[in-house]
Parts: sequence; C-alpha cells; structure tokens
Amino acid sequence: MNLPVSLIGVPTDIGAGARGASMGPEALRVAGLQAVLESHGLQVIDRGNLGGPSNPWQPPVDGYRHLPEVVAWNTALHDAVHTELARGRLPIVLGGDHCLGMGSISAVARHCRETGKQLRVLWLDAHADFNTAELTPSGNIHGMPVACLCGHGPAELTGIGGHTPAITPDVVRQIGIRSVDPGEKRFVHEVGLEVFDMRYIDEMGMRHTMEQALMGMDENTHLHVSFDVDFLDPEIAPGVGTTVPGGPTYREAQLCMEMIADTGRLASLDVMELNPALDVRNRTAELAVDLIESLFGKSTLMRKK
Ligand code: 5AB
Ligand code: MN
Ligand code: MN
Ligand code: MN
Repeated sequence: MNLPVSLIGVPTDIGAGARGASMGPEALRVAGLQAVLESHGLQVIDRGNLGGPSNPWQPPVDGYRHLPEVVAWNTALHDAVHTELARGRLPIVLGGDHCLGMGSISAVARHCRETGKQLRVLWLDAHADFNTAELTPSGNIHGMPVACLCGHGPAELTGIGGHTPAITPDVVRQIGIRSVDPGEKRFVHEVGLEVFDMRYIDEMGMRHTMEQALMGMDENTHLHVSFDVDFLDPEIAPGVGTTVPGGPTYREAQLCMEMIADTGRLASLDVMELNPALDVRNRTAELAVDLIESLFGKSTLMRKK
C-alpha cells in the first residue's frame, strides 16, 4: 500500500496552553518533510495551510477555552482530511495543537463508515487527552480530543463528522502515557480505554507493547496514527508546550515507528504539538521528520521483510 500523500498545514495553537504550535507546519516543512518522503518514492502534494480564527488568548468559558475558534478550525480540518481520503490519498496533518485530532479523526472515522473499513487509532502521547469540561484542570481543549471523539464533550465538537460518537474507545490504543489528571484517570478506566503507559513500556519493552497495540488488524484495517510530539522524551524533543520527563528514547521511538510501518496499513497521520517557539534550532522538527521517515518505511540492512 503506497498511497500518494497530501500534506495539510493547520497553523493554530487555539487549543493549547502555550503559544507557538501555530508555527509547527512551517517548521516541519523547513525540516524537509516533503523531500524526505519523496526520497522513498512517495508521491507528495503540499496543500498548503488551512485558515481560521486567530488566538484571542482568553480564559475558559464554562470549562472550555476558545470553544468557537476550536470548532471553526476543526470543521475546516475535517473537510480537508475527508476530501483527501475520498481522493484515495493519505493525509498528513501538520499541527497545530492536538485539539485538531478531533477534526482529523472524525473525518477518518467518517471515511471508514463510508468505505466499510475497520478503524484503528494509535495515540502516541505523554497525555491521555481524555478530559471533559468538568474534569479539566486548564480548560485547554488539546487535553480533550479523545473524550470528544468518543462522544464526551460539547455537541459542536462531538458531532463534527456527522455521527456521534465519531469513534468508540475500543478502536484506540494509547502509547507512551505518563501524565493523566486525577478525574481524567477515573474516566479513562470507566470507559475502558486501552493504555500502554510508560510503566508498561518499561516492564514489557517497546517491541511487546507494539505487538499488543497492533494486534487484530487485517487487510481491511485503516490505521490512523496521532503523533503528539510530547510522546518523546523531552531530552530529545524539547520543542513542545507540555513536556513530561520519562518518555520513549530515540531507539524506542524508532522501533515504534518501524513496527507501524511493517504493518503496511498506515492510511492517515497527525503530527501535533510541535512548538518551534520552544525548540532549539529546529531540532525537534528534524527529529519528528526522522521518525516520520521510519513510519513510511525507512529501513536498514538488517530489516527482515
Ligand atoms: B496534549 C492537561 N492534561 O488537560 C490538561 O499535549 C495537559 O495534546 C493536556 O496531550 C496536554 O490541561 C494536551 C494537564
Ligand atoms: Mn496530545
Ligand atoms: Mn501530549
Ligand atoms: Mn502538548
């Protein structure tokens, strides 16, 4: 499966707690994303950036910060991602903060309903992003996309893909989690979300973790990867707004991406939360591009298949 790729830039930090993720798309371009993908024989079109409201930097209202603006950006992204999927292309969303996972994944879920595909979502993140207006300590909507996709959130967000809930918790596998708020933790358990946290990765290793997370997929599976760059250990990836120590190392992250590539089922990707304002000489963007290269099958001589 070598689908042609469409890059979609979404330059906003509307759902985040720090400014700067709005510069993520350009930093990924400057780090050479398109050329790297093309060097592996992929056909790539850069669709440029979506537009939307600027960040008014206001406090939360009824538990949500910037809800109307978050709806506007995610609606635009939903439409753009759905259009690319309908064209038989593989969308790569260049975030932007992780609230955009709602627009992206709601479109992927809609596409799967329309084509009879089985959806699997891998959520690579330090955080579970399963807060609600009642549970959130911040009101920042980038901490809520998984809950909203599962139907827990305001109707304007849960209904973006035309079907509520967009997904059920059983399609999601979370990997790398190491920071979950107290109420959020209870809610994650309540809905039965499958979480491979850092304790699990420490004890079982990344190889076993990925074998578990990728289990049960077949030719009919649409695999979506939502890559929050704060998944990575901040020692190697400082350019994010919400760093949490103790994340996967460079080698662990490479293996994670390589094992996803080996499935041959990757059909859509989000690259979220890269914050160039906090980065060091674009190092985190370059690392993200390096890992994306592995996700699309950069192989070494030792590779078995
Ligand atoms: B990210 C926190 N749980 O809700 C909250 O980076 C952080 O998309 C959310 O994973 C981090 O504000 C959201 C404390
Ligand atoms: Mn996230
Ligand atoms: Mn995160
Ligand atoms: Mn973050």
